[in-house]
Amino acid sequence: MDISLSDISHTKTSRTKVRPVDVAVVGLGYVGLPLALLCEKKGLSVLGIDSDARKRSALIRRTASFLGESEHNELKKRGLRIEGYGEALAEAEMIIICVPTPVHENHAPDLAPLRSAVREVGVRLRPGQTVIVESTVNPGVCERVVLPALERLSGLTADNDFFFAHAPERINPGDPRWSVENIPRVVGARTKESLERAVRFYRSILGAAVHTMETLREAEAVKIVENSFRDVNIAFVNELAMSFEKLGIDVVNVIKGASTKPFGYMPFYPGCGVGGHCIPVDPYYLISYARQNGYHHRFLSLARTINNRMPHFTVKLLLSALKEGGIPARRGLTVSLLGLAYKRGVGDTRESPALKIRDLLLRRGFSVQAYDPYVPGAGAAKNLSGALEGAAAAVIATDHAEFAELRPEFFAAQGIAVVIDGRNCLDKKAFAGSTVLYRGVGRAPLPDSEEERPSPSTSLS
Ligand code: SAJ
Repeated sequence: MDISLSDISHTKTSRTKVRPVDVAVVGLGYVGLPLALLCEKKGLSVLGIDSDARKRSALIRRTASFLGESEHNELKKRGLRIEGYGEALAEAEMIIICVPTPVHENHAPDLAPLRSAVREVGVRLRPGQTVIVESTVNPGVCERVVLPALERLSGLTADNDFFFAHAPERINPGDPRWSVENIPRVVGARTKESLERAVRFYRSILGAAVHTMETLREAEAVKIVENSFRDVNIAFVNELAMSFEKLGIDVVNVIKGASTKPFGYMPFYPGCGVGGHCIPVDPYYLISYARQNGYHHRFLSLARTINNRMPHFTVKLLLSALKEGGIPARRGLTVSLLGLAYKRGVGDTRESPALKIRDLLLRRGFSVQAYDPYVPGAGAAKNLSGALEGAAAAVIATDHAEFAELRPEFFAAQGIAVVIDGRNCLDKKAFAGSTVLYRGVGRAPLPDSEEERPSPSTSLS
């Protein structure tokens, strides 16, 4: 149900009163900070709130490690009013909650950060304010957890005294093309008035479409479906990689071949695992909620199991390559781990498969020298040479540009005998005839008698 702009009264009188703060953004991480900066850029008066004093001072000093280049520059240019929770929250017309919704070790949803933010907002909530939750939650959380808490703590009635909507965040860290400003959004609410207020806000700051959903639960479900879609498709190609490994078929070439179909196919690529704060987390929210309501998502659960196995599969690749190369996998053998972040171009290690690979290698008694240009410190080597020094093998766990351009000669010169390419980011063919043994994820080894053949993507017509 799209609301046309004419349905939405733009006059200030529709607000209970003008407030000195237009927007308070609660949670200044990957989601909240770009949103706060965008609101500033659009001329709104913004209050950025974060409960973490160290993060607040890092943001004020502009040294927060998770800041990308563009956010750094924006923060420099715009500054931002950054505070902890306080009475200023009561001044804001819009309150946007952008706090993490992780899972516990046992994969059960962890709503503690959200409950804490809702508590801090609820005790300061005033009539006429609009609260929007952007944090990813499973269907039902807004109605069963957030709204009752806001009403209980404020003594106000939702969708009457204050307004409420859910607009799931969509952000793709490290993506130069899609930003918070140009990604279309969906919004859901229980009443037209709440929906209108949220739609009006997003249409005032975005250069992209704002789609309205029929209900809050639909809006919550959209986000979970988007990310579960990615997880199951990645699991599909990861399973193919493990199968094709035994069949001597290069799965990446097959995926490229399938991608020549102009319709009905969408490429995903196998790797050493699925990390980040979204894709490996969000399906568990749906699995858990559906189970509470009598349905067991066997397919989503199996996809999670397959993706969670990929770090083990990657270590098995290493062990088999060491054996093939006649290198005893003895305790103390030095292995270089290239990449700690969960994906290229970012410094975020949340749920990163690289960390699981490191743990598995350490548990086998290997000495691990890790290096990631985006993750300083963390006991890692200061540079690539430092990480490779004295190592017999290198495992690429993140396809940062610095690693993707490495050549066999470079590894050979560093004394590396085995390279495990956990992100299939190197040119497998370049290793033909090299002293370095290369193994990718699902990339069948080159046949010994590799004569000059057209690369699979070369048209033979
Ligand atoms: N991965 C694969 N194979 C693939 C794609 C990804 O193994 O074909 C791995 C990546 O290496 C990474 C993980 O999966 O470890 C997640 O990758 P991602 O590209 O989905 O990265 P996220 O989680 O930062 O961003 C995603 C968004 N990604 C894209 O749409 C491209 C999007 O799903 C959400 O907007 C975002 O999560 C979010 O905030 O929910």
